[in-house]
Amino acid sequence: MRSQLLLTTIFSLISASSALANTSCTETDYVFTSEANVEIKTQGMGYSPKCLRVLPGTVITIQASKRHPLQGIQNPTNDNPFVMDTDAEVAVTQRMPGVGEYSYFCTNHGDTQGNGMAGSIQVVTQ
Ligand SMILES: [Cu+2]
Repeated sequence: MRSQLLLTTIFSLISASSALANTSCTETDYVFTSEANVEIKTQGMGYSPKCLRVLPGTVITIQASKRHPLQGIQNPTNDNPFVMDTDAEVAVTQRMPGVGEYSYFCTNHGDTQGNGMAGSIQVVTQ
């Protein structure tokens, strides 16, 4: 009985996070910074910070390497500047456009649904 309740709880948590589409970041995961230039580093099999909240116009650099090729996740509502023709194997720097959610992933260890090695940048106005 108890294990079934636990399973149900886990299941609803998974459903809740996948409802946010191509990000595994939930509202409380985001780390806000008002800095003009921010670097997202690869750390083990993940990104740090994984869930970043910034202001429009922030210049963001995301680390990448042969081991951790970077690609943006296509956004249905606005252009994601990290979507590239070819996966990047060196750091990519972009100026974030308007308000929205911009996700990215490592093509070796993540996927376009935001699973595994992936992250998300939320651009908000203050
Ligand atoms: Cu990777």
